[in-house]
Amino acid sequence: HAIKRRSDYQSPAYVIQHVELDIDLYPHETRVICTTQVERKSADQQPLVLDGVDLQLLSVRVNGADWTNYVEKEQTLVVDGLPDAFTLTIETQIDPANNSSLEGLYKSGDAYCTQCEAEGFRKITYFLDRPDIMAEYRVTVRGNKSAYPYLLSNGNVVAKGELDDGRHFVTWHDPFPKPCYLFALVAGDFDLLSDNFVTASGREVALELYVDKGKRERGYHALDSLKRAMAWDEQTFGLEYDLDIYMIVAVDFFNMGAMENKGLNVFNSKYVLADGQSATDDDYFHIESVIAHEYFHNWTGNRVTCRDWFQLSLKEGLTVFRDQQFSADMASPLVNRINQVNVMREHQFAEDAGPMSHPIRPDVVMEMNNFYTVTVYDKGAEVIRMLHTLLGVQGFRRGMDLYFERHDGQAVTCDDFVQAMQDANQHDLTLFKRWYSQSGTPVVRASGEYDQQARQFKLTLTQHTPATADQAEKQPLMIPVNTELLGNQGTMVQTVLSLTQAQQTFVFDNIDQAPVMSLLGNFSAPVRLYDGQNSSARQHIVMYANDPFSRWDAMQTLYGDYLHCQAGSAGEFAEPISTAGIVELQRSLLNQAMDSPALVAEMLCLPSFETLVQQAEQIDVDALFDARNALLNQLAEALEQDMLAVVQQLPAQAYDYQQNQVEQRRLRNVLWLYLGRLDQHQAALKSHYHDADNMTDCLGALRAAQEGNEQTFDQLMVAFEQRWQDDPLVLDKWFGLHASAPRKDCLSRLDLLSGHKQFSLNNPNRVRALLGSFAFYNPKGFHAKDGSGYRYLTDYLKRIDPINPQVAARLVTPLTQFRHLDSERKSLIETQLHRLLDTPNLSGDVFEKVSKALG
Ligand code: BAL
Ligand code: ZN
Repeated sequence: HAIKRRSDYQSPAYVIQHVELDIDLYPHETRVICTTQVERKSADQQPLVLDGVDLQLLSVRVNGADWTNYVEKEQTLVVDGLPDAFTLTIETQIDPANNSSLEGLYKSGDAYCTQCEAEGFRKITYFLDRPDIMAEYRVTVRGNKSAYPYLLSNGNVVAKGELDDGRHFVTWHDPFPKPCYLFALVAGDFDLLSDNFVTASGREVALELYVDKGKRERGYHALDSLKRAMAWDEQTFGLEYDLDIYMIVAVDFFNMGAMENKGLNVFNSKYVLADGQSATDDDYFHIESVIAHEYFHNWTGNRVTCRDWFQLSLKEGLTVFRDQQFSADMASPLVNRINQVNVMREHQFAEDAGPMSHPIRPDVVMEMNNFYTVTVYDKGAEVIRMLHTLLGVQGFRRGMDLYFERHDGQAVTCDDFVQAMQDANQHDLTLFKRWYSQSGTPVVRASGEYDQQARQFKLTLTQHTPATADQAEKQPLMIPVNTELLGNQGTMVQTVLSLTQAQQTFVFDNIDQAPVMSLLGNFSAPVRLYDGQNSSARQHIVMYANDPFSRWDAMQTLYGDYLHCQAGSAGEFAEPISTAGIVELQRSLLNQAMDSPALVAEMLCLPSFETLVQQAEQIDVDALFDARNALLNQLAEALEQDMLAVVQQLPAQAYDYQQNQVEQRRLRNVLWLYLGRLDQHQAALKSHYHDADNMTDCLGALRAAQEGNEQTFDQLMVAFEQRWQDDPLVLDKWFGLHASAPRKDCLSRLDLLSGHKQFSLNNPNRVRALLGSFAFYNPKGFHAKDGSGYRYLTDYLKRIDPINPQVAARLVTPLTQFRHLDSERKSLIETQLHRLLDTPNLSGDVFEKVSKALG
């Protein structure tokens, strides 16, 4: 298992500017002829080293003649004695039907499809599989016409025709040079939804969405989302689509959410298919956001791509930021921001605190697929957001314009991006760049000093980034701190402070009273904040802060401090508010519920168990779980009437994915999470399920029952299965609910579920729904004191790894993030990690994470 370092980057010794692929599809014997124009760039005569994995080499030709001066090594083909420029033709055979890794060319059900990012193209042919080799592609796909009426690849169709034996071919040409990770091929039979989009400059673009036969009706939301994304990118960044056709194909077997292949996105069907009956509001939201994300990659990723994979955040952090801005414009900026911050606190902080910690631009990588992380993506987006805060909307746009002006058609680095931002704004970003090289979650501490006579308030901020697994030494960062100072009458000051040193004091004049500090509004930087304020200051923020995000955040801190004190967690927690105090705060929120349903719904939600874990040095799993559960019960009992009153005021409406409705449904289902705990409301909870005309409310009822009442849960789950047993995508929700239910017989239930006719270890969505839900979201079951949960997951990982290493490596994460657990559990986990490490032929993907976890 070799380690690669960012500092070892060397420009390519050979380049390829033209690629001609001829792919003749057969399930087990697909023939690939790859003809490339190769040019030597290095001064010396070093051999050409091509990447290749799981290929059967049939022939090598140079300038049309057979070539024998080569050796096949493990995962490379080394060709020697070459002229300075030549045509190289390599013929290989591959076995897509047996490719369960879902990387390279594989079968998803009846269709063929590809996934080449990061290094999957080498499973199709021998090639210089690195993103800085950008070439123009001409691709001919051949296949059986009745089974595969659609033969798709990147770009435009330039030829098609019939062949013998019921076969046909289509030739595609993509005029835009691209790295091979953006190559795609799809062959199959689909329902096709067609539409078009006229760009700002008046060009007509054909839009084509391919879905499984019979799923056409579920494709419209995705198609509409695409058009909204196209229009938004023109308006916001002046970026138009460039080809004449944009295709999206939904497939059922997919490792990631989706993939931005040039002109031919391949999507996990989960992020395409939706109708009110089968998809929740969250599903609708995620479809719109992922469709937009992949579309935005056309500029940030495809037109300008990464020089090497260490630069992944160049395209991912930026594109996540762009999709977040898009989503905020389409719906509620506040709820969006809350969800993004929850992801950071739940998952990214956990990654920083674990053995896989890395900067948004990693320095050392063993298996690139392990670096498609919340750090590269979501923290990457937070870093871009800070640039946006720092430079302003117009300054950021100027930077983007310059970035494209300089780098369109190139493979570049994160430094190139920051340089464009800097040069376009004459703003020195030297210090800011540390966000790219430093890992870990900075801790910011605040303390205030008020001088009544001088009417002056001094705010002292310090920053310190604790050492991480990958990096011992840390330096101060540039941290924007949104600051609101609150008096009795509300906001006295609202500003952004720039913390650049280990300690800094900011002085505010003309302050008439000792203020309450509301800091890090809108999560202005990806840091942990300790401001030393007590719970009455927090309540003041909840009631009076201007920034609604800060109101939500103060409420979260109140809940968190309360729960950790109840559970005896080790860590820094303020003297907690009383239970009665929380009841009164929630009561006053319930009184405002009809005016701001979105904000109130989020403020009524306690932090997730996973978020709470990240707030403490050490937790007692059972005590923390029980404390959370107890508070939810107490609130339900104390506020039953207030909650019912709100539920009754919420209007019943026929389902539409429309902002007002989404917010009202969210509020209603949050309230059911409480009311569903009370025996007297079980009949009403069942009605909430059975009367629902949409999946959001059905699932809301199921979640409420899952937490609230085992009997109701069991009854509703049976009804759900009966209704949806033939729809695997919907049934995933059912698998997930079962797997995350805190039940004593959890493992035997999981066994039953894994024997379900719809379950398959080969399908990542199924595996994630069942085992992912268990390992990530069933703390009671996963962290069972006897270690049975850890052993259970490990048994599965040993079976999944040989099938699909990427899926196994994602699922192993909860076993590696044990920092906050007690020593008994840590040692039980270690035993399982050793079992994994001893597995013969363990993939590099899992090896990297497990070996790091074991230190
Ligand atoms: N590039 C991999 C999938 C995505 O981030 O869009
Ligand atoms: Zn992306």
